[in-house]
Amino acid sequence: LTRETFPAGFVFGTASSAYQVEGNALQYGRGPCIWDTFLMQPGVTPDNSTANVTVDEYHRYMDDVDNMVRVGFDAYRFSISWSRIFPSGLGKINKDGVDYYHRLIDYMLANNIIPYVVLYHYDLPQVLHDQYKGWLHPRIVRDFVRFADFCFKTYGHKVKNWFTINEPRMMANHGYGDGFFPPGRCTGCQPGGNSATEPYIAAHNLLLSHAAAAIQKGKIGILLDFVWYEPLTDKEEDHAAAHRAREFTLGWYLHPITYGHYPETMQNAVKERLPNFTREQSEMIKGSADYIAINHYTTYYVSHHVNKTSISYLNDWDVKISYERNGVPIGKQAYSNWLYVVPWGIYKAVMHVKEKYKDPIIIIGENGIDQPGNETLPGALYDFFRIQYFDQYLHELKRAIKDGARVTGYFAWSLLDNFEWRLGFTSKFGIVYVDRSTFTRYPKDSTRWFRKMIKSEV
Ligand code: GCO
Repeated sequence: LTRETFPAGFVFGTASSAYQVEGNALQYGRGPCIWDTFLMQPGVTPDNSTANVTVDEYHRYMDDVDNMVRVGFDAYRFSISWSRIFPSGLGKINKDGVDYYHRLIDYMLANNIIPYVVLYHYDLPQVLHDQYKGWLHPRIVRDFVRFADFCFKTYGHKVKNWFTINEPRMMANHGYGDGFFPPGRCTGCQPGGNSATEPYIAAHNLLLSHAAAAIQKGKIGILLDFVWYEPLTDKEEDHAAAHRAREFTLGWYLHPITYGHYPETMQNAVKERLPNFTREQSEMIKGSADYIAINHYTTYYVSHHVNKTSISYLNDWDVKISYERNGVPIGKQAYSNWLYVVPWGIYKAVMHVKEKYKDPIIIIGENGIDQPGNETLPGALYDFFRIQYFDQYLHELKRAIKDGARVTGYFAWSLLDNFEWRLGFTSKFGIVYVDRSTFTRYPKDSTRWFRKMIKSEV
C-alpha cells in the first residue's frame, strides 16, 4: 500500500476533538460544557478520569503538529470548543480562546498541514442546556448559526474545509435516547431503555442547525457515524431489517441532506413522533453539504426482530443486532466491545453512500482501533494489531475508489491516545502514546507504518 496508488490529491490526516485532547477545560476563560458537568458525577468513567487535563494539546499543539509532519500527513481534523469562544454560549467573546485556534491554525499552515475544522463535537455550552435544553429547542439553530458565523468570519481566510457537526446520531441517541452521554436524558424510558421522542427532536434541530450554518465561502460538510449493517441470513426479512438499520442511522441524516425529507422507512415506523420539515426547511437542507464524511469503524449483523414491549428509538427499527453467525464472530474484537475488525464493511459502507445518495464526494472522517489488552509502555509501541487494521481497511477503501466512489480523504482516529468519553483513558486509539504524567508523546509503530505508506520510504 502506497499513497501513489490513491488518486492524485488524496488527503491523509488524523482526527481529534477539542474536548478529548485540549485539556485546560476550565482555564483560559473557557466556559463549562455539558461533558464537564456530566463528569462531575462519580463513576462516569471506569478510571474516574475527567478531561480537565487530558493530553494538554492546548499547550503542546506544536509537538503534535511536528509529529504529523514527521509522519507525512497532509491534514489535521480538529474541533473548536464552542464554550472556549463563547463561554456563555453567545455574547461575550473569550479572546484567549479565539487566539488559541489562531495559534494552532497558523502553526499548521506554516508546516503545510491543512486544517479541517469541525464546529461541534459533543461539547454544548452548559448554559444553553440550562437556559432552554439545548438541542431539544429550536432556538439552538439561531445560536449555532451565530457561533458558526463567528468562526467563519474569524478563521475563514485560513480555513477552507469545514464540518458543521460530528456524529449527530450519537448526540441524539446517547444524549437524549439512553442518557449514556450528557445531558444524560432518557425521557419516558423504562430502566435501561431508550426514549421514543427526544432523539427525534434533537436530531431534527441538529439537522436544521447544520443546514442553516452550512452557508459560507469555503467547503463544508457533516460527519456521520456509519456502522455497516449486514443481513444475518439471506432471508428477505433480514435484508429488510438491515435496510431499516441503515435508514435509522445514516439515512436519518443523509436522506434529508440529499433529498430534503426523512427516509420513508422512518416515516412509516415513527409516524407522528417524527418531526416534519416545512417546505422552506426542506429546501434549505437539501444539498446542504459539499462533501459527506463517514466515520466508520465496524460492521454488525442484523436480523428481523420485533420488540414492542416499549416504544423507543431503538425498538422502532424492529431489528436485532448480533456479532456472530453460527458461532463465528464477525471479526476480531478490539478493546472496545462495540468494535470488530471487518475490513470489507468499509467497502460496502462507501459504495452504499455512493449509490444511494447521488454519488457525493466522500471523506472518511474517522477510522481506527483500540487494541485488545492493556496498552502500556513499552508494549503499547508495538501496535501490530492496529497496523493490520489500517492496512486492511485502506485496501478495501481503495477497492471502493477503484469501483468509482469519489473518496477524497482519509482521517485516522486518532493521532494521540486521548480521552475516550465514557471509557476515560482506558481505551487507546492513538498512533502516538501519551505518558499522562509527563505528557511526553511516544510514536507507536503505526506511525512508521503510515510514514512508509505516505512517503514511500522506511
Ligand atoms: C466521534 C467519536 C470519537 C471517538 C472515536 C473512538 O464522535 O467522532 O466518538 O470522538 O473517540 O470514535 O470511539
